Amino acid sequence: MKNRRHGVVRIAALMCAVCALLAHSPVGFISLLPLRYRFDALEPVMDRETVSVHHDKHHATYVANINKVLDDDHPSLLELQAGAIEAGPVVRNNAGGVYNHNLFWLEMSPQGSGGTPSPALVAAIDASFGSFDEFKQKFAAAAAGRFGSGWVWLIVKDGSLHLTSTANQDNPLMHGVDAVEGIPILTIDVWEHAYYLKYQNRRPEYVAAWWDLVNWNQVNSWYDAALKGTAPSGE
Ligand code: MN3
Repeated sequence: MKNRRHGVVRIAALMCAVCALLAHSPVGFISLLPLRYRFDALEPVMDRETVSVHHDKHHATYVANINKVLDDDHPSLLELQAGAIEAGPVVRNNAGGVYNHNLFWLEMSPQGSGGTPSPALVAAIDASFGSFDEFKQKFAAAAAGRFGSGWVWLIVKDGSLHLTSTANQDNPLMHGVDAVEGIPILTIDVWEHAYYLKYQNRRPEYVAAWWDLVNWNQVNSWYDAALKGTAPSGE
């Protein structure tokens, strides 16, 4: 009798272990966005080692950390952004970190493959910044002026384009962020880990070279969606 009860207990324990495994299965969790290109595909602008460490270590850590605090029925990555600051530093830093990096990888492509800004986007840039060259100058100034770690953003707000920048892993979708709030359509990571191995302290050189990697086909479609009020899902 005692042995049989032990057997039942053991089977029950085994079933609980299976249940626990199922409960912690990756289904429904946020996954690390796979790159659409090889680690060395962005060279010479962005070197293989930087892309590899940035994606597989830095980005992957944000993914791991946000999954530690999400339930199975969590909101989407995009839905997490608006309330991220109110939700506290773990969600703010990690949901922001995952979303920002997803946009960053998606909006880059190997040199020569990203197309050009659409006529509508060019017209909007001219309207907001005077010309494409002036836009790039203002973008570069915002990147140089971001003290410490953060991001520079081109956003759509009330139907027009604006430049803004955020500290750490904040982004313009977060309510209450210390930046202009709006829908992001282009961003650059100016954390040192994004450029230090190749450019060391020369952040402006990295920013100037990075334009060759912009996947305008992606940015054009984000711009069109943003005009209708839709932000990139990041997935
Ligand atoms: Mn980064």
